[in-house]
Amino acid sequence: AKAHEMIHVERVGLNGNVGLIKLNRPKALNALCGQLMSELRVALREFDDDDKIGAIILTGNEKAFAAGADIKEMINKDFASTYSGRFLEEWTAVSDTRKPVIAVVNGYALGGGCELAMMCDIIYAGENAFFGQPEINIGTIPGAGGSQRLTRAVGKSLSMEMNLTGNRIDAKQALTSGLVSKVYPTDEVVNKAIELGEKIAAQSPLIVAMCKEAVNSAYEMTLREGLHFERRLFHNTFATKDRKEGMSAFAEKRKPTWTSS
Ligand code: CO8
Repeated sequence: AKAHEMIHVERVGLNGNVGLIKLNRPKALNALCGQLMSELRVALREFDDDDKIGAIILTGNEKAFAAGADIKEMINKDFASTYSGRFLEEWTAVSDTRKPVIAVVNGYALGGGCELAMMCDIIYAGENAFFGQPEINIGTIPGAGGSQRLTRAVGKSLSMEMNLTGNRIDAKQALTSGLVSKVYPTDEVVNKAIELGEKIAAQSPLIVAMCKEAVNSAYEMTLREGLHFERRLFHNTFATKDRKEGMSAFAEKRKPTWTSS
């Protein structure tokens, strides 16, 4: 892999099949500047294309997951340059990743940082995590899902409150409101996410990708369309060897051997 300056990339887990990406711009609380997002896009793509990797973890440090898009980089932008320059379009790379991405949030996940976490498929939080959409305090609004994904995750009332005031929620409230699936002590949460990543990576990568696509369709489609899409994908699993192998292994009381075919 190429050298990165603002992220740290490694393979973790007993079988080395979980990709770990650590945002590494601590002096700016991992503010998401152009270079960082571009490095992140490249690293995600490399893991996504790597057959040995079954799941990806995205994290920051103990003080900050990310304190937002880089405010200093945005100060002098205008409408024409953000529109013509496709400002922040690179961010879609995160939600386009086909392998499951687990966000591990310690400390601040604010603005674009909260949005980045929500682009991931699963969020685990450390006990010191805070989530917020403080864009309103700097005269703008969320631009990468803060008004959309957050509303679907926590409901209208809490999302409105957070978006209209910049009020933050802590890890506990993030858990009770459904924004994150687990909360662990700060120094344990990355390891818990690695265990989760290993569990996902032990499944058939082909079927995992199909399953992720099915769950994501719940965000894009009406229930009727989504149920139809799910059933078709389910039928499609019957065109794979892994489906046959999984059911045969169950009947023969042995572990399945996946071939992603
Ligand atoms: N951008 C640039 N620099 C930042 C940012 C940021 N978002 N956040 C922190 N920093 C820098 C600070 O400027 C400071 O730098 P320096 O040492 O050079 O002065 C350094 O990080 C440390 O920060 P603080 O001294 O402020 O640390 P504190 O512990 O006192 O405070 C806070 C931590 C509360 C997190 C505070 O830094 C803060 O409020 N940060 C800004 C939070 C914010 O408003 N985030 C939203 C940004 S807007 C946004 O994300 C738009 C989203 C649109 C994205 C669309 C994508 C498609």
